[in-house]
Amino acid sequence: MSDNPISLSRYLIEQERRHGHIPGSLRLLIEQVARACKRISRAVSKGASSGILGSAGSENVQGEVQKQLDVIANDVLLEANEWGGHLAAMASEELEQIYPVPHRYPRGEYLLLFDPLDGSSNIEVNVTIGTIFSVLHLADGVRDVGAEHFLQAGRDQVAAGYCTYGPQTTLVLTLGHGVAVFTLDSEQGSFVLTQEGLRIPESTREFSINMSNMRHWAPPVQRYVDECLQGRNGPRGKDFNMRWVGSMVADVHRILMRGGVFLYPWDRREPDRAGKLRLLYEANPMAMLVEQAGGMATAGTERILDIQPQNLHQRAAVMLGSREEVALLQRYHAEAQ
Ligand code: AHM
Ligand code: MG
Repeated sequence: MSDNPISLSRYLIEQERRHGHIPGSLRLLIEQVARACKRISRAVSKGASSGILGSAGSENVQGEVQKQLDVIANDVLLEANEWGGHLAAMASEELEQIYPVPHRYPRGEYLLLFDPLDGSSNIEVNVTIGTIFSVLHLADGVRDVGAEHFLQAGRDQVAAGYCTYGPQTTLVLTLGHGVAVFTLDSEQGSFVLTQEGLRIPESTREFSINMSNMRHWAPPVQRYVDECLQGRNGPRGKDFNMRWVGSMVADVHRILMRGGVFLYPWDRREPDRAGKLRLLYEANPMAMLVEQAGGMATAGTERILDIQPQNLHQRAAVMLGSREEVALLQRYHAEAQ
C-alpha cells in the first residue's frame, strides 16, 4: 500500500473532474452507501459475540426466512440514506414496497436499490457475504414516486457496486467509467483505492454453478456444463475447475479478480420465476460491473442489461463473466430455440 492512499472521496472527486458529468449529489450518495456498508461490516464481524446471528422470526416478500442480520443491514441502509437529500426513494430485496424518502427530508433525484445482505445462508458459517446496490435516475418532473419508476432497464443504471464482508471488506464500484476496487482500512476506518480499471480475462478454465440443480437445468446449460466436465479430451479441449461459494458477491468477486463464469440459470422447478436471483437487486448491478470490466452478462438469449423489468422483485436467469464462456452460452441458447 502506498504512503498516500487514494480514499473513496478523493477517487470520486477525481472521477468528477475527469468525466465532468458525475454530479456532486451522486458522489455524496455513493459515500453515504459506503458509510452504511462500513456499519454493516462491523455488525457482521462481531458475529455470535453480539447475539445477532440467527433467524429474525419473519419472512421477506419472497417468502424467505429473514435473518437478524438481513433486517439490521436493511435498516442501516435505509437510515443512512434517507436524510442525505440525494434520493427520492429506495427499494430493497427485503421490503415488499418501495421506501419513499420521508417528507421531513429534502428529496433528491436518485433511486437506490439494494440487496442488503447477499448470501444470507452463509452468515452463520463465517463465509463471505455482502451488500449489492444499484443507482437509477428518477425521471424529471415526477411528483409522487412509485414502484413503476424503478422499472428501468439495467443499461440505465448510473452506478452499481457491492461490498464484500469477508477476510477483507471490499467495495467494488462502477459509475459507468470502468470498475474500481476499494479495501477498507479498518485502522483508519476508510475505504482506499486498491485497484482501478479492472479487466476480466476473456478466457477461463473456471465455472461457478450450484451443480445440485443439474437435473432441473434447460438443455443449453446442461450441454455447456457437460462439455466443461469432459475436460481436455472433450470438445472444449481443456480441463475446467469449479467453485461455488453460495454468496453471489463472493462468486462474482472471484470472477472480477481472476476470470471465470458464474451461472444461476433458469431451471424447471419454478418456470415462471426465470431463475433464483433478482433482476433489480442482484442481476443488473452485477451485470453492469461485469460489462464495465470487459465481460458479458446474459439471461440466455437476452443481454441482462436490456431486460425491461415488469415488477420490482422480478427474477432473472444469470450467466456472467469471461467473454468467451458467456458468448458460448449465448450461442447454445440461440441454437436451442
Ligand atoms: P439471498 O440474497 O437470499 O442471499 O439469495 C441469493 C443467493 C446468492 O448469493 C447465491 O448465488 C445463491 O443465492 C445461492 O443459491 P443456492 O443456495 O441455490 O446455492
Ligand atoms: Mg442476494
